[in-house]
Amino acid sequence: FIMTDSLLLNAISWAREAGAVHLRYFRGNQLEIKSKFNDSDIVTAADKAAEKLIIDHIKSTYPHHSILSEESGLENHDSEYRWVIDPLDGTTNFSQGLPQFSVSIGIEHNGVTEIGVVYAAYLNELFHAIRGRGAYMNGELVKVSGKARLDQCVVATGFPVDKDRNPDNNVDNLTRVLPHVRGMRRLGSAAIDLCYVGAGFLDGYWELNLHQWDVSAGLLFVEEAGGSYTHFRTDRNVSVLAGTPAIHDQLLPMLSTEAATK
Ligand code: 2AM
Ligand code: CA
Repeated sequence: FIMTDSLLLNAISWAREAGAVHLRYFRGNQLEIKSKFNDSDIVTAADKAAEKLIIDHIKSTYPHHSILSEESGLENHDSEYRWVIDPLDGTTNFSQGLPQFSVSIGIEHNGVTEIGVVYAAYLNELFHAIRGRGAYMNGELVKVSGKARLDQCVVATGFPVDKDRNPDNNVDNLTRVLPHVRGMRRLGSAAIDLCYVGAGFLDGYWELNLHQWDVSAGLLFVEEAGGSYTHFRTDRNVSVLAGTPAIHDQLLPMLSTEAATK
């Protein structure tokens, strides 16, 4: 456990530092930032600064580890360890001034995610999971809701970024699921959505056309919280469904596994 524990403690403290970077930029918090940049510059600056902070820490503490990060791509050192990082998940929310954004850090050992940390700085919610040792929100052990009836469930989804060009935009799935649930939500940070499934705030979640860094930490969190997940299609990058085991099983047959042919 010794290596795992120091990796976890470092991932948590670096996620908190990245979250502090987010808050410096969020809603133009610093006058100097607000006057100098427009909204998309602020997002880019927050994203880049958070990423640099985490990568610099990894490089000085674990110089031989591989790193996959949204902005910088893959730095492959043929290590047993690989960090999978989304320095700012929920960038659209961030740029709008909406509080659902996070930093996501997954740590893989020999290709298996062993540690997941998601920190939503504005919400002051820290999620962490260690394989085989549970899922925790702000230090408290959490579990999925355990709901089994779809009509009692609140389920989240998201819509792919290429929706202006690609008619395979998730509306087909929404049309099928919507009549059967208590409520649908679109929160805008895949990492938070997955952690909310694990914490029992959401009963299910699916989204297509994501990337590994969006889901690496969150999927371990779901699993460790007693939830189920499936990569429900392979033709749109990373497309995941997560939920309580019963709700996952009910939603799975309702989701398209490939684009409808025209
Ligand atoms: P991001 O904010 O880090 O880009 C919202 O539906 C979810 O989709 C967020 O987790 C968001 O992550 C992700 N997302 C947004 N733009 C994306 C893109 N161009 N490719 C893949 N995922 C994206
Ligand atoms: Ca992301």
